[in-house]
Amino acid sequence: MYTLLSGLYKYMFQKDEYCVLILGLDNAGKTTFLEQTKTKFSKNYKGMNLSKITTTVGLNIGTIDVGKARLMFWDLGGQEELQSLWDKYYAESHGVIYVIDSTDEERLSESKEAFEKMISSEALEGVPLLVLANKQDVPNCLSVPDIKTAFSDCAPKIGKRDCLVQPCTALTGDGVNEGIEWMVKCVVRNIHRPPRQKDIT
Ligand SMILES: Nc1nc2c(ncn2[C@@H]2O[C@H](COP(=O)(O)OP(=O)(O)OP(=O)(O)O)[C@@H](O)[C@H]2O)c(=O)[nH]1
Ligand SMILES: [Mg+2]
Repeated sequence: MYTLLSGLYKYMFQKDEYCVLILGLDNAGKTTFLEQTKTKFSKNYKGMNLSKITTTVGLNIGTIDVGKARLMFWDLGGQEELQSLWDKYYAESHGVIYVIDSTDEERLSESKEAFEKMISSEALEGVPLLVLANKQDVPNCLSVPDIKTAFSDCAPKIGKRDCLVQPCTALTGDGVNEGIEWMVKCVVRNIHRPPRQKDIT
């Protein structure tokens, strides 16, 4: 009886946990996106004042529940000297959100280089990639097609991974729900996929 009840309890309340990295250059809007995500998806979360967010030195952590999935976010600092820490988290992650500042055309190639280096890591093979074209509220910013064109030569390295380029304004929350719901769908589907041949020992 106990086993039956505890099984039922687990079925009803236990969440499957997924780790999602939030990466991108400094000033892209990663921490703002994380705060906006927590505000939108956590009922009792009193969001912090977004204008008080300062550059991340280390990492910010956030957790949200969407249906039976629990997403744990690791928002890492994007400054050049902190990018060398990103790969320490790759092996544990089920998904990556890569944030691009759509107002910063000057640093777009720098962002592409960091993205390319990140997706070249074997530890991230098969992991879904959500690319956010952030700051869409700013007039004359780069559009999703502009960013896709600039990143087009990354396509072979992305390979068969799930990948979505989503327009987003972290400051107002536009595009946040769409991005998170897509990520949840992908990580849940991925975990239920049969293991890849090379994972079978
Ligand atoms: N206009 C506009 N500004 C934004 C948006 N999202 C973030 N910002 C601003 O961009 C700046 C940097 O935001 P952060 O969230 O600190 O950026 P970050 O990517 O976490 O930066 P690091 O922690 O240094 O890696 C802040 O001034 C934000 O208010 C947006 O959607 N629109
Ligand atoms: Mg930050």
